[in-house]
Amino acid sequence: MGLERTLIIVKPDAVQRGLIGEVLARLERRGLKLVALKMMWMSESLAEAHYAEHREKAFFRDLVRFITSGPVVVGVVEGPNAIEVTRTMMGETNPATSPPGSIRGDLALTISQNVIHGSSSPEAAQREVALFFRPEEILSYERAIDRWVAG
Ligand code: 3AN
Repeated sequence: MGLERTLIIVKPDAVQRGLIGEVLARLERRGLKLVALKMMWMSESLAEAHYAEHREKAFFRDLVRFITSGPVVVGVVEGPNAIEVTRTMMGETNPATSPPGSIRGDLALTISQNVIHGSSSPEAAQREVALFFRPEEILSYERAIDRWVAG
């Protein structure tokens, strides 16, 4: 079935706009299971570690400034093909080309304030989950609905 875990971040723009519930609700409605969740204000060093792959990019400083500009909600979601499913639900990096129905296509306008982060690959998911959560913060539990969404 390919049960995966992936990291999601509800970014500062979404927190300020009152969209935490909207974003999490979409992931839950899809059938994905939240197995870790917390609100935090990222330090600069954590933001730099998270976005390390973009260190050489021209927008890196702006990226770090934005993601540390206010509180975020960080979570781990689990489900069959959770990484790809979450990425598809997010839409494109650029909200302008994200289709309606996607999170960015419905809720965002610009690439620098695009509401949500989701890990881009199994390797990224493993690295990012470990960056934000200790193993004991990630819960294993059954939901009554699991066999109806991932049976
Ligand atoms: P995604 O978030 O869709 O995985 P990445 O990982 O390529 O996209 O980029 C990480 C973040 O960097 C994006 N969410 C966006 O906020 C920012 N970003 C990416 N490309 C650009 C760009 N060309 N100009 C400004 N910011 C960008």
